[in-house]
Amino acid sequence: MIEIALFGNPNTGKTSLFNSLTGSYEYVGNWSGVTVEKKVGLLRNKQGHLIDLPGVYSLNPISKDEKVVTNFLLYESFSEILNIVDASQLERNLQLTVQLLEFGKPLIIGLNMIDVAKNRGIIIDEKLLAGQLGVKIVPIIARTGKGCDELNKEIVSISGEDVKPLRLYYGTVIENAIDKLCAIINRKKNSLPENIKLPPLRWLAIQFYEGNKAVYDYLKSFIESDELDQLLKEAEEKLIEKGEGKSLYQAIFNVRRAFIEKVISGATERKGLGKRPLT
Ligand code: GDP
Ligand code: K
Ligand code: MG
Repeated sequence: MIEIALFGNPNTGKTSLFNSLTGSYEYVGNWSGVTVEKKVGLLRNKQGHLIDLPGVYSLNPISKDEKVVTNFLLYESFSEILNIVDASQLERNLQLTVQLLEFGKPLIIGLNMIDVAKNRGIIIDEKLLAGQLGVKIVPIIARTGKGCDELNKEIVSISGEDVKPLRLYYGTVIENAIDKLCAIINRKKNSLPENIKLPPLRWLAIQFYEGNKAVYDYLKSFIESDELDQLLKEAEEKLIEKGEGKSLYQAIFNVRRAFIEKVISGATERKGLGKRPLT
């Protein structure tokens, strides 16, 4: 049975989509140690489980919702990612999408609220957008269930696909820092218990440098916190010294934003305004 994890920003139609795809809950409880609801449902065609995660704008900064989402990526095993994206708020929504694409699991986008986007005069060329992001996109209206059958079919079709993580270039300082941390993890890897399966190292490193506390805690289980703090301090100082940014968090955010703006401006149009980035 495939295990599909549902990720998305708050208020993007996650609950509507969950109900459309599953019809009912198989399990409702809390994520371990926190009062954040965990819901699991069986797809209507019974080919997979859908796991609902809390709505978040990003994996970081961390509140208990982002912590649940990051810990899910760090510790749980699952087959693929279903990312619900609000078509009327593409620029904001894609910040999470980029972080998920960097994780490198099979991913499909349910492009929701296409009725809202259309009413606002936003026209999205889904094929172009899909091509630029390197994933399948299915336009849906989760509230009415439109497109959800198609999405259901596509979800099953991408499971087991071999995917390359999205690779953005974060500038010399951050790229060097990423390499340095990856080398350290690789060295310490052998001392880890056999049953621990590391997430993609580059993803871990990027999340670490942008300040994801759950990733810091994960790394702390096998790298001294002094060493981790030193890596952060060194990277932050070099970044400022070389004029590549004011903070690691901001520098990483800006690279992603530039990528997102480029992708959006190529694949969307506002009626009467021609192609331009959405605000
Ligand atoms: P969640 O907060 O992400 O779980 O989102 P909900 O499923 O609760 O949806 C938030 C609101 O958006 C609700 O009022 C839904 O009825 C509405 N909604 C969900 N999907 C769509 C859609 O595709 N189009 C429109 N117009 N409204 C939607
Ligand atoms: K809501
Ligand atoms: Mg909800």
